[in-house]
Amino acid sequence: MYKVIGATKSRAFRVMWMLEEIGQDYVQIDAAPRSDEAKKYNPSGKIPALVDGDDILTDSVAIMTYLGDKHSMLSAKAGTPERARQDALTFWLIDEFDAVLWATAKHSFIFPEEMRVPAIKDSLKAEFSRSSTVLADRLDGPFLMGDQMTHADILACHCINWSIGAGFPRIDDRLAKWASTMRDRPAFKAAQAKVAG
Ligand SMILES: N[C@@H](CCC(=O)N[C@@H](CS)C(=O)NCC(=O)O)C(=O)O
Repeated sequence: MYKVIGATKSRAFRVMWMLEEIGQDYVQIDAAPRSDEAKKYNPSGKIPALVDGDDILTDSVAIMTYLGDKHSMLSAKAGTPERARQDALTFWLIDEFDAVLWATAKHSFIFPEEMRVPAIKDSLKAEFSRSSTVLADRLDGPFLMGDQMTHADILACHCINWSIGAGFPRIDDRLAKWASTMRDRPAFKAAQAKVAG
């Protein structure tokens, strides 16, 4: 059985949601970032990590890519043009969504106070809004890649939820509606209701 290291309110949720979608059993260890528990699995203290047998894997997107390839679910086959397009969207989401949210967190509570530049947060929020409209413009079907759900949907929805929690301005209505259908998925709700082991 898989073991997910990381609190539900962290990027670990992406991995939990993915495991629920692909019907794989897992236990969750509710480790906070930089905690001694987290450092047992990743010396940097970053979460999430995934334990698969003797292997410990890190980075939420690397883990989702691994699971999608291993179980042939929620991902186009590696080495196909369709996969290259899915990867391009995934990397775009890392650049334009995750990195922007992470930079905002750094300037809010991650960096030591003397390194924080609070004024940068307005630009980051505006950038996120602009990118949300770019993503809304390309929506063409129930999922970001069209008819098939991929882990890019999990990544995007998780970032949108994060933006709401961080007090970012409301995103484009089309994307907000799409995110709401993603949150209605039984797998999303199961991951949210998961009781840590
Ligand atoms: N790119 C990594 C980022 C992991 C990450 O920064 N996780 C946060 C919690 S969501 C963390 O552990 N922060 C603690 C730190 O950066 O020291 C991923 O997607 O897993």
